[in-house]
Amino acid sequence: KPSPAAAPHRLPFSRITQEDLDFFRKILPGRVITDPDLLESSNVDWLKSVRGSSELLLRPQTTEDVSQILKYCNSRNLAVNPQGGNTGLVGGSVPVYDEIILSTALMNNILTFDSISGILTCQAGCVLENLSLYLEEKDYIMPLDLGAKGSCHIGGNVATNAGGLRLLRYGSLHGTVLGLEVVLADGQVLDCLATLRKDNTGYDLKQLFIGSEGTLGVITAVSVLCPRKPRSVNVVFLGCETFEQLLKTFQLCRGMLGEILSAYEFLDSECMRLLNTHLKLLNPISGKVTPMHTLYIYIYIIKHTLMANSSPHRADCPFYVVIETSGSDPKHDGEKLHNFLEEAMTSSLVTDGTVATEDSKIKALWSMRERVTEALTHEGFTYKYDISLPVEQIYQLVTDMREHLGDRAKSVVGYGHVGDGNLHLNVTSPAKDPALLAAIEPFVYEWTARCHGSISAEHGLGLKKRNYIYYSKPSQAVALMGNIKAMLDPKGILNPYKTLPDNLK
Ligand code: FAD
Ligand code: 2HG
Ligand code: ZN
Repeated sequence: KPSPAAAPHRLPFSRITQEDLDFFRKILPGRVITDPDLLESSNVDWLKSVRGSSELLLRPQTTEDVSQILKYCNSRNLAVNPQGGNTGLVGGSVPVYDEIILSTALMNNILTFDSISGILTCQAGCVLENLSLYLEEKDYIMPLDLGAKGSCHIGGNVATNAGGLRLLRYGSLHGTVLGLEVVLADGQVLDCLATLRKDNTGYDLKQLFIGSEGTLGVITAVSVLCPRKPRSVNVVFLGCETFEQLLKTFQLCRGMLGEILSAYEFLDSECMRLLNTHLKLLNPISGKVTPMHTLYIYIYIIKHTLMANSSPHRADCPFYVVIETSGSDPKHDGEKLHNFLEEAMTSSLVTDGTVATEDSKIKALWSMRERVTEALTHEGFTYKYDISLPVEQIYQLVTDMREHLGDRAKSVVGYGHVGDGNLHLNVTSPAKDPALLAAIEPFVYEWTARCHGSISAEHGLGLKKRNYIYYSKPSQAVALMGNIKAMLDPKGILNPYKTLPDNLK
């Protein structure tokens, strides 16, 4: 029996002809790629788990280019796969068969930036990190940040409604995206590129495209509300003995850090082992006490001999937390953090830790969290689950999965966005293993549904998760999604086989 994630049969789209190629070469001179070697990296996803066989990659530069492409493809019944930085984790960003790949890579211009309101408008193909660097010079930041920042495009972020590491503080893209320009399946340009905080003139259509994974239209430009660059940033890396303590620490820091808390992320000791083994990243709070341990923690180690592991050699912890504070007054933030750390340590909620205020150390501590996904790729094959749950339950799923799989899995790891109730559960094996997959699914989805969780918190459904949508959405909601798809893309040319379940088609 094929897995529900397996690709369905190819739908009856047209095949590309010489005439089609001539048309595309005329409208996109020098930007029509048919060389199989150049197409290779666009046919395979970041995880190298899904491979399409597209023979055509188009690289538009303008909204008008995209409009002409889609108008033509719609009239010719040619399927199209919109692609940004190709960092998606659910097989949505690459073709399944021979869909034409429409890349936003050359649509990378910043259009406007208003330094009073902090509103940025840019083309969809701007790389997230480039936007961040641009804004930093103007004393602003992007409201989202994620491990894939060096490659992912803002259009791809919006199309997946990416969450990331700052959601706790700045909210989701449903709030920070103020406007979108979208090209619809028939080539019409929908100009909803507003730069207003408030606009209640009818339905908020842009919301439909945020998280629609390229199935309803191609996003060509985005306007986004950007926060001011915080003047004071601190990052703390702490160890906890139990997940319960980690949650109590979260409660404590929400109360004591209040408005300056900007991230509360976690990883377990299995993640730490993979970071050490595959990326040679050393645990910042184990082994010998080093100068890396900045003042606060060092003082506490000395002052309060309460800490279990205050000897020069300290053991690994079962759980690690990355806490970030962002504020406008280093003295005020430092004091708050100081008080929080004192309380967390004296009440034995955390067993060890280190603080960074300098940029390079902040980056080093963040990489312990951001690079877990990369470390996992060295394990062989990874089965990924991106689950939303009531926060008290998020680690129970990891524990239950470990027990359920026993030694069938190479490793079962848990990490993620505690502050958002979002667990990243990853199960690895040396190679693709259908028996292991059958043991994980539907176990993981049933577990999640019993807790009224979401089977895709932030990565979307793409190709891999589309048929599991019913675990998180009632059938009326899925049917309505099908109607919206049929209205906006009657021929179904936009990213077929993705997001919506097969039984709708
Ligand atoms: P792609 O991967 O190219 O495409 C993703 C989907 O969007 C596809 O369905 C595609 O068809 C569609 N799409 C792309 N561009 C457009 C467009 N212009 N118009 C319409 N549809 C479009 N996600 C999180 O939510 N939080 C994280 O913290 C996070 N961290 C990550 C860390 C790593 C190391 C990696 C590899 C991925 C991570 N992701 C995370 C996954 C996340 O979905 C992507 O990184 C990012 O949002 C996708 O952007 P992209 O430009 O690469 O899009
Ligand atoms: C993260 O938060 C990403 O690091 C990736 O969303 C999670 O790879 C994963 O499972
Ligand atoms: Zn994540």
